[in-house]
Amino acid sequence: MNANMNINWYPGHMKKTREAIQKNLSLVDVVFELLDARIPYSSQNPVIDSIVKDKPRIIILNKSDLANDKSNSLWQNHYRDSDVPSILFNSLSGKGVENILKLASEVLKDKRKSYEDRGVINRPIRAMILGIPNVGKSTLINTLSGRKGTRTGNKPGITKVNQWIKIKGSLELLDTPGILWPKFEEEVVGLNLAFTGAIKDEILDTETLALKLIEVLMNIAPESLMKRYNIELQNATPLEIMESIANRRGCILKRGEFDYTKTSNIVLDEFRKGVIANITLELPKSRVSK
Ligand SMILES: Nc1nc2c(ncn2[C@@H]2O[C@H](COP(=O)(O)OP(=O)(O)O)[C@@H](O)[C@H]2O)c(=O)[nH]1
Ligand SMILES: [Mg+2]
Repeated sequence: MNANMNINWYPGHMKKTREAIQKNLSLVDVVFELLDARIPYSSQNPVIDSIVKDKPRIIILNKSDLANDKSNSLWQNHYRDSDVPSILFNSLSGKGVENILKLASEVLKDKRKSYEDRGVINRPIRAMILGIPNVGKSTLINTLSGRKGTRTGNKPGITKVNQWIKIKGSLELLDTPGILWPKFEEEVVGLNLAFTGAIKDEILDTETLALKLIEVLMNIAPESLMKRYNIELQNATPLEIMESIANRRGCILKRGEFDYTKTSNIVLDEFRKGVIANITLELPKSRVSK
């Protein structure tokens, strides 16, 4: 488990984080902002624009392997329209890394040109990664650097010195990602973060969370739900759906009662792993889940 997940954000901590990130930002040419492709809106820090300011930025829609292809395209169009270049990525496979490098050098084309005009050639592009906990920052750093195993940053007694990891194509990556706090205000956002496993400190008990997820899936991916669990949905309530799933999966206790906890864990786990289907929970502007 990632140590970062247990951070409880409070105003003083946010302020410190922000200052530390801004210090690091002054060292880089470009920011890689990591979002979860299933919930690009919900997985974005609420004040990211004011933190990044004018620094060139690339949005990496990570975990795109778990998201829906059509929705992935819609989000890409959305970002294109708003002039922030974005790229779909899967940090686990690392496929298409060169596209990140290409995009970074495109974004910095003018800057590089002005360096070259002044006789500075082959100056490396420096980048840092920003994102909320669990969005895949460490995985991306490991993938980009070809390094195995995760580094944990917050161990007491270890003086943390920023290091530059050399990546292909004269890109250098700061080895310490900026860990940003998630949005707290909207209930939908909290649910989306919990559904995808971004926050594990339960905002709700497992069964209520699973019922909420079933309700969302009944709306946005009914076919996938029926197919995965071999059930019918007609006029059923989320609770009845959960009970059908319990029946199908043999989640029955000794006295013949439904094992709601076990069923809930199955549904949440299978959703998070993308085995129910590749499902995106929100679309640009009009969000899908209520
Ligand atoms: N399917 C999938 N899982 C990913 C991807 N990137 C990260 N993960 C998983 O997401 C979890 C959190 O990743 P981690 O790198 O620790 O997130 P961090 O807190 O931002 O550093 C881990 O279980 C990773 O294996 C991705 O692109 N696709
Ligand atoms: Mg990490």
